[in-house]
Amino acid sequence: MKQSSGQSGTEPATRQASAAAREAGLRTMLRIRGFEDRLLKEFAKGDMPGFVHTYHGAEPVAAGVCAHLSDDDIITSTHRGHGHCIAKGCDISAMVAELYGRETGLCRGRGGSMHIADFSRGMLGANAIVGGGISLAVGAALASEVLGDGRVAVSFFGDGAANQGIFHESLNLASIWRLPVVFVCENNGWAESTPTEYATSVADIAVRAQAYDMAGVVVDGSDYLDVFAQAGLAIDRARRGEGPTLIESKVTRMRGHYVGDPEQYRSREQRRSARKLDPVASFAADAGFDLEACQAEIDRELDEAYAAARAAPWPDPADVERYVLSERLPDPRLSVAAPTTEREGSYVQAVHEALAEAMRADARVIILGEDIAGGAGLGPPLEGAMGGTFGATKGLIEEFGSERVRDTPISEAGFVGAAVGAAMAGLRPVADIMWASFSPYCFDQIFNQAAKMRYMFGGQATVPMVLRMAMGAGLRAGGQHSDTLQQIFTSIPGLKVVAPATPATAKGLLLRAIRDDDPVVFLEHMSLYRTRGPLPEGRYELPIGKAAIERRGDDVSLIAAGAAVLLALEAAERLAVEHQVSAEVVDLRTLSPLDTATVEASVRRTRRAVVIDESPPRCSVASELAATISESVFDQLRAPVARITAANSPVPFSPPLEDAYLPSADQVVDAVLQMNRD
Ligand SMILES: Cc1ncc(C[n+]2csc(CCOP(=O)(O)OP(=O)(O)O)c2C)c(N)n1
Repeated sequence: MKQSSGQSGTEPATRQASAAAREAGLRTMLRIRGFEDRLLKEFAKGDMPGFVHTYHGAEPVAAGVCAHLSDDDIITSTHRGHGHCIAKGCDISAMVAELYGRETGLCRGRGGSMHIADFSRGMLGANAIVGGGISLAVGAALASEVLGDGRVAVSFFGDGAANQGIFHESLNLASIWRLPVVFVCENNGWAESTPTEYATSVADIAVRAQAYDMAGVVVDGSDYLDVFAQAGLAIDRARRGEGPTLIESKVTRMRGHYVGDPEQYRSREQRRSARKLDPVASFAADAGFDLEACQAEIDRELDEAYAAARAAPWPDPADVERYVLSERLPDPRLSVAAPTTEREGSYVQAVHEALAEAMRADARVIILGEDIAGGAGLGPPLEGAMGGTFGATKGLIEEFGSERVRDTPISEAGFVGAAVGAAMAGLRPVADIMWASFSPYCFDQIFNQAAKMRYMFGGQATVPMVLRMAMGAGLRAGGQHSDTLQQIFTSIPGLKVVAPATPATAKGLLLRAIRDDDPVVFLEHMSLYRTRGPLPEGRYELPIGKAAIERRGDDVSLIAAGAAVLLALEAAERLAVEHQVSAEVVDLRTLSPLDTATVEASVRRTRRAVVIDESPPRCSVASELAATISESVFDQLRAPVARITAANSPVPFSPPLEDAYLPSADQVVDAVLQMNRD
């Protein structure tokens, strides 16, 4: 049975606003409505690409909430985001140009209506993934708290999004951390064609606030004064450090889901009455200013915006790959020392030292993940606590405190989404995903959010975050704790992927990854954690996207990354001692961008190549390198490129099966011996 309405933890709000606030609110609503009405007309002309969803009926929500926000405050939005943009002060002309996909658009034509953003106004993007913006707002609020700058974050989303897991994870995180964030659910009774009363377990989504111990309130989203009053209270509470609020605004979706929606799921009568429930007209009825003049001004602005947009240049097709990665050099505020004393250390120690050095150097670096503070939560350090499954973060809480070394709930989507939002809002988070096999839980946050933000928003977003993951087979951990997943991450434009093989490279590359302006997936093979090797002291960096020759050779190039480099070195030694074959070992270090120049130069000399890769073979780094080498060095090859990969199966548990699954030095030696050696 659906529960009835519940207000929880809220104060009574008076539905009052000054004359100036009422006028400002009405003007905002009129601008939104004017924009959307004009859009219906212009879209019908057929020259606007893509799909558009209009905001008819919810104008009081965007206007009433954003009235309390400054440019520094942050909002995240949805596929139905024009109203949020306008209420947050985005430039109308640049919005229209974006709808037309022009270079002069807010996102230089890379985003369009469903991914429109204006970072200069704190508008961190419409999000076409239903629920996608919610955790980003939590992250922005986290950034505000860590930086202590007083910003509030607001996430607008629909009732459909309130049934996504990310909604629940985000509310839980915001609540346990008492973050300055306000969740504004615009409940228009429909998720596309699915009625909310069918799809949602409760009559009032606001009651879900109780489950997360936060204030929850239902407002009449067609009543500007009601929204204005309750949003004011919630935003003030957030600013005072009293935690998050869930506001459910009941609104009427006056039009179809998208422009052109035949709306077969609503009767003619339902459609007609929805169109009549017009909150802008009713609020305008007692406007205290000249409505006609205001309307004329809006029309003039739109005339100019449409004329300018239609005449504006398209983006240059030669720039199709521009804005995928940051073009900025690493932050010059952080100087980097050269490696100092040579000494021995372990791989896990290298990771630990890199995290500590980075946090010492830059207060914007925070780390978050499950068990990384050993159960301290937001409290004082616990003696002898573990510090991550492998001890990589052990003791960091003692030096940096629980604000910056944050234990998270088991909530990969929630805390990785928060890390993305925090990165976009000024932090440099390092999120620890424990095992790569768990990362599919936060695939949206990695793939649709972190990796695409910079591109979709035309270069406005910077997402300087690192995703550390333990990965790889061989520890008898079975199918759901042993994947590398590097074949997947490497195929995603917008991500950098690093897989170091030694303590020295792990430290230098992690320090560089944390200072990088792009999201970096940092893959730590579990079998390497206890390996030892030279480990320079101090804060030094190694470049991302640069491979290195680990062993010189003339007859064949063995190309690998991560733990496979150790396999390649073992095979090279055996080839030399047992077969008098001189093998060169190329340590890729970075899987994306791939240093194809170093690989090609090596293979040009040796004329034979074996790529060793612990992923299953399909669409793997090995496949990519085999193709690249074939394309560029084909005429010099003395034998086809060989790929030594894992088996094409999930990782098995039984030791003989797991051993058969993994690439081996025997396979590498055999592959080389089978190559034509004349
Ligand atoms: C993750 C995801 N699933 C499905 C869709 C397709 N889709 C786009 S909008 C929408 C309905 C969303 O409903 P709601 O959140 O209530 O927002 P509204 O459209 O009513 O404003 C759906 C199902 C999507 N874009 N993203």
